[in-house]
Amino acid sequence: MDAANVDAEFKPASQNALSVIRDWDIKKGWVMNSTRPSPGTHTLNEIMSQPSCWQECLNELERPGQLDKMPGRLAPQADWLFVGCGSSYYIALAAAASWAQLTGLRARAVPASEVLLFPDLLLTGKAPCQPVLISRSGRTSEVLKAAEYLESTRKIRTLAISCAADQPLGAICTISLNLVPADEKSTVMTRSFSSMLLGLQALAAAVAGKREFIEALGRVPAAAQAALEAMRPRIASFVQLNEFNDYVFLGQGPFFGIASESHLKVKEMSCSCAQCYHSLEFRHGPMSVVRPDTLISFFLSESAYKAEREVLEEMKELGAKTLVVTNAADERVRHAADLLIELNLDVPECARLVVHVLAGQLLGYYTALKKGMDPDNPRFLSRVVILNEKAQGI
Ligand code: F1P
Repeated sequence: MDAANVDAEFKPASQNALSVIRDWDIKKGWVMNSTRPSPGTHTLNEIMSQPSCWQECLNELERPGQLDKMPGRLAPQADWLFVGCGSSYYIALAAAASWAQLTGLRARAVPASEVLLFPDLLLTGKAPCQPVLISRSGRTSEVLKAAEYLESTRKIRTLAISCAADQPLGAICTISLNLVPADEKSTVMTRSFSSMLLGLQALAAAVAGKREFIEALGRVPAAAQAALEAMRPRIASFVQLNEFNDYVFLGQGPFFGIASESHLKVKEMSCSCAQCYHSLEFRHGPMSVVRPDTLISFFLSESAYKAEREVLEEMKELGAKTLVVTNAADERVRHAADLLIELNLDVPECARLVVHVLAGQLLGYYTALKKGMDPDNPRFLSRVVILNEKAQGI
């Protein structure tokens, strides 16, 4: 199945059962009676546009007055605190790991609700805190309240990164970075996730004075374009040819944020059961769920490759189906992978982190289509979570 007609081949399985569910959802008003000729139009365009979008965002950041001005405006030698909700929290996870690797500074990631409900667990260090508020819309209630609390109550200067201009978050935070080319029509975040992660990695390199890393990031879009076009038909047919009922995503270090985001894509787009763990944690109980219809996706790092490869082989032995995304595989991984996505990117491991999420996005997209769902209109979800002003406790 080549990329050109890969979607044309898709006919949702057991249309009757799925159309009954769909009619019910429409009757309940849970999904729009979308008459869109092809479900997921926006989502697929946004997924496939990522390499060119990354290039646009990196060009934007390289303009005078953007990245070059940042290091001087941020707290020196601070403890960094990356804050977001949903996919933006998973950006925070991957960005915090990248930040520590690139700058050697302490960095952690928390959901915005933790800043509001348990601030004393976070703001305790002797070193100054440098919060980064991450929000595609710049309008999520919890993120706005967290920014307000940090700036006004704790008198801490914050940095915002968003994909929308002139939004409330940018007005609250002391400094803001806007990656407008990465904004989306879709509810689920795809290119906004990857572009904001890339932007924060470029910022880390600027703070650390690592020009060579920013140049390595600059080589990613072109190399990723080829990888994306190669993986798309393979993931589409893998989904079409297999029946899965449970999805597990595993990653260590910065790849745990990628595993977390991939699990959310499958959940949001296809309403499937999905979970994510640090790879070696899966042995400590969760592996009891493994069955022949369990798909375990491994984001194999270079740094922890041998340890992660052991888990892959053990889960294959238990009977799971396996999808492996890695930069370069050896014979043992080839043997244990039911679907192997090799990226073959000639950049440092941290610089190619973002490319791994493409596979999780495509897996969610094609699983949704197979189940007769519309990734552009995910069940129950909205683009932004705005809480009732009278929301208790925060
Ligand atoms: C965060 C978010 C998304 C989620 C959904 C609702 O939005 O939770 O991660 O997929 O779209 O909003 P934002 O704060 O990044 O705008």
